Amino acid sequence: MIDQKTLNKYDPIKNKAYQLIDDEGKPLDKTWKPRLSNAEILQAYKDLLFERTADLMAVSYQRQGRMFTYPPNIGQEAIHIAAGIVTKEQDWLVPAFRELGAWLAKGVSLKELFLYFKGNEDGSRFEKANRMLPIAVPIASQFPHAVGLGYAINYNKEKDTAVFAYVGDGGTSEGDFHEALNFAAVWNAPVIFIIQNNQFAISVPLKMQTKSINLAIKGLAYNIPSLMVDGNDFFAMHEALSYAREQAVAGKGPFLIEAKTYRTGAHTTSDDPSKYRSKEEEEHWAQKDPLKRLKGYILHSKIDELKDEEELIKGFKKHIDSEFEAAENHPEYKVEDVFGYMYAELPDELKRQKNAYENYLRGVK
Ligand SMILES: Cc1ncc(C[n+]2csc(CCOP(=O)(O)OP(=O)(O)O)c2C)c(N)n1
Ligand SMILES: [Mg+2]
Repeated sequence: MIDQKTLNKYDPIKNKAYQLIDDEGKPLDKTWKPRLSNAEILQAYKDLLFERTADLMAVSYQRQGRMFTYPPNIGQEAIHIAAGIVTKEQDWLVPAFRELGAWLAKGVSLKELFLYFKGNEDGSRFEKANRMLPIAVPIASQFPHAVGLGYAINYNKEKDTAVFAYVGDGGTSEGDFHEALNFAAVWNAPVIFIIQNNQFAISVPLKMQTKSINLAIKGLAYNIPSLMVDGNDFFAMHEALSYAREQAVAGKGPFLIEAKTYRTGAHTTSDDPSKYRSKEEEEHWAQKDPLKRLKGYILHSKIDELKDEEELIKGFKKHIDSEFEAAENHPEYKVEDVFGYMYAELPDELKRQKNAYENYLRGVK
C-alpha cells in the first residue's frame, strides 16, 4: 500500500521509480500481497494480451493499406490495463492517442478505433464510452481540458469522481502541460495526470527533451504530489493509480504519475525507429516487457498455468477481425463532410483541393 512514507521514500528528487515486481515477475518484497484477487489478476493478464493482439493486428491492417495510420501501443499496456481497472464509470478519461487498453476499458469499441484511424469521424462518437473526450493529437492540448473537467467536478460537488488525463514525455515540454498543472493545483482539481514516458517523442530522445532528472519532478514545482512509477510493472501502476484516485476523490486535489516505459514499436506506422535507436537499447527494454512480467508473476505464484493462451489469442483474433470488417462495411463519409463545416464560403485553395479530390475519386487525372 502506498502511504505518505512511500511518497517520501520515492520523492522524485531521489530519482527512484516505484516498483513491486522484478523483470521476471517476482515480488521485490516477499511480504507484499497484491490488492487484487487472483481472478482479477488473471483477467488483467487477458486484457493485456487482448490489447497487444488488437494492437499488432491494427499495425497489420495499416500495412495492408486498409487503414491510414496507427500509433502502436506495444510495451505500454500495463499502464492502460491498470488504469482501466481503477477508472470508474463516472470518471472522465482524457486521452492523448496511445492508451488503447484504457479506452477499451471505458467502453470504446474496436470498430470505433479502426474507423478513427481510417479517417472517419464516426470513430470519435464513442457510443458506449461514458465521459471520454476525443483522441487528442495536438500534443498536450487535452491537459487544460482535463483541469476544466476537474474544476467542474468540484463546482458541481460531484462525489467519487476523478479525471484521468494522459500525455507523453514529449508533451511535458508544451506550455499547456505547465498551465494545466498550475491551475489543477490552485483549484484543487481531482485530476490524475499520467505521463507515459516511453523515452521518445517521435525520434527525439528524452535527454534532448529535458534537463530535468525525471518528469515526476515537474509536478513538485506546482505542489502536486508526484510519483515516478515503473510503468511496465502492472502491480506498481495499479497501486499508484488506486492511491492517486483515493486521494483525488477525498478532496486532496491532483496527483501526477510518471509511468516509465518504452515505446517498443514505431511512433506511428509512418516511422522507422531503426534510424535513431540501437538494437541493444531495444533488447534492454524487452527484458522489462509488461506482459512477460505479469505472466511471470502468474506462473510463479501458481495462479494459473496459462495453458489455453493460444486458444485465447485465436478467439481474440476472430473478434478483432470481425470488428475490422464492421469498420470496413461502415458507410463512407462524404467528401462534403471533409470540407463543408469550417467556412460559410470555401476559400479558393480549399475549393481547389476539393475539386482535385473529387477528380481523384472519379479516376480523372
Ligand atoms: C502541438 C503539436 N506539435 C507537434 C505535433 C507532432 N507530433 C505528433 S506526436 C509527437 C511526439 C509526441 O511525443 P510524446 O508526447 O512523447 O508522445 P508519444 O508519441 O511518445 O506517445 C509530435 C511532435 C503535434 N501533434 N502537436
Ligand atoms: Mg513519448
